Amino acid sequence: MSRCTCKSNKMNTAELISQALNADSNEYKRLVEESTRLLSSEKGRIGSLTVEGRLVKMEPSGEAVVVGDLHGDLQSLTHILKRSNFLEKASTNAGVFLIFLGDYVDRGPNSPEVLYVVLKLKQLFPTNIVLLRGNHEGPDDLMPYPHDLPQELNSRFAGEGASIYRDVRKLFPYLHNAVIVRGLCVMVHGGVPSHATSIEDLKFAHLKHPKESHLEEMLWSDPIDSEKGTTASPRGAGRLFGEDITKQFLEALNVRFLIRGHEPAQNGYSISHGGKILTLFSRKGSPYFNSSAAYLLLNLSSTPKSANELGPSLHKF
Ligand SMILES: [Mn+2]
Repeated sequence: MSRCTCKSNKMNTAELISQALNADSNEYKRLVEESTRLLSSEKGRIGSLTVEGRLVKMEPSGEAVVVGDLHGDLQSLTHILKRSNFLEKASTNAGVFLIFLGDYVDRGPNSPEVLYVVLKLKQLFPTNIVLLRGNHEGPDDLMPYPHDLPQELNSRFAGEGASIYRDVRKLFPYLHNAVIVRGLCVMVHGGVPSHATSIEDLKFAHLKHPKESHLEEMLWSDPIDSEKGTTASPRGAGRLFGEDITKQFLEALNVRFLIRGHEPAQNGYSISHGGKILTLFSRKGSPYFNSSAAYLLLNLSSTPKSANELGPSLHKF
């Protein structure tokens, strides 16, 4: 397939999806390599974003589309891009952001294609896109199950699948661990790192073994309503954390609520810990069968006191 020679501001969602479905192994490999270089070079100011370690800091202005777990659901990703009109908006407005909460791959039918789309978006709009790391993009010594991505790459790219998978694994450590919007909210894939005491703890969580750093809890943990402190998680990694842990964390970061993915939600979203946490789930179908998926269109300069006030910004589909 020939490479698109159109300027980024001319690319529309349908063309992007078509590229994702038709890219040959060379083109796919090139995108993964270029994305690894791009993500690994992000440091300091990137447009209006500030990158420190693997933390992205944002100012409370503009608007952000926030997308929860996709797990290989290309159809839902297409829907979100079209409905939010992101490509058209981002090509003319530097203050429009698209933030993914991680878990792009596994469990769904189109993991390679979803990964292609999010990496291509990052390449087209590097200052408007944030790609968080999910537990399905986790470190080698904390692998998720099921992990279908290698088989899916093999079935699409035959003999090249294994080498593409190796390259993809080299990219994962450069995805970001957290986003903080000053004074408003913090975003991670999984949950609160229960021993974190300041924003510094979010920046370099990737440098240590996940079992000895905050990274495991950021990628794997879930909130629980009935407990204080933390307790073992049935997932076998991360912890279940109570409202007191969330409150302490939000206060330490001086933000009002946490936005995270990681857990399926019947309506595509759920609110817990008295409005301190919004969980977003942006995919549909097997094996979860939630009746709706949802994404968030967040006005970053608005001042909701808690996630309970986000109702009008939540878009179910
Ligand atoms: Mn997850």
